[in-house]
Amino acid sequence: MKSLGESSLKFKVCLFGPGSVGKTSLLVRYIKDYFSSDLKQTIGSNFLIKDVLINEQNIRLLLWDIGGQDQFAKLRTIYFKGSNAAFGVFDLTSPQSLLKLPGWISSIKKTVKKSIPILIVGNKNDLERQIERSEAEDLAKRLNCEYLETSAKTGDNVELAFEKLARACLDNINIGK
Ligand code: G3D
Ligand code: MG
Repeated sequence: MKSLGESSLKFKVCLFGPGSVGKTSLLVRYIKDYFSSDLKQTIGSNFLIKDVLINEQNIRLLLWDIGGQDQFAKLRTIYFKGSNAAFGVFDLTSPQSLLKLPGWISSIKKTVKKSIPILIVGNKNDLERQIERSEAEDLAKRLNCEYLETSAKTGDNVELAFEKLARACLDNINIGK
């Protein structure tokens, strides 16, 4: 039997979006199925690995967590380079956070020359929303992205979101064949 490392496809996925929207919490929830209300602010960036099986294909997701703070803006292009997919997060209780996504997406498109799947996630759906679902869906559609709503706190849709992206990566390489 082959070890997973030999037989798996590797996809680099970048998380992006402003600070405090829940990027690190979503990753921790997905990888460890755990929520902590006491996460340290992400410094710079780091990445986590998750192995998933989709359509009998082993897939290794390299999930890059980018610090959303402005002082790290110069590092963004380094992290976006070579990405197979991107995972954008905003906070459903913060209309401002949604407005920041188009800027992030245009810098991804400038950096990653080929077309990659981008998923937009409205996080914190356990709280009272300040953004209508239709508004976020319309923006996602205009940006040519998929859209989902999640909660890192309750775990709602978290696994689904990452699996959706892994499937989209798989479809994307199949299109290229
Ligand atoms: P970031 O990585 O995008 O900067 P974090 O965001 O994961 O650090 O989360 C920022 C704050 O939002 C944290 O609270 C975290 O607990 C909270 N949070 C993240 N996701 C959710 C969610 O789905 N629901 C709720 N209710 N809170 C969430 P603190 O208080 O530590 O700043
Ligand atoms: Mg963080």
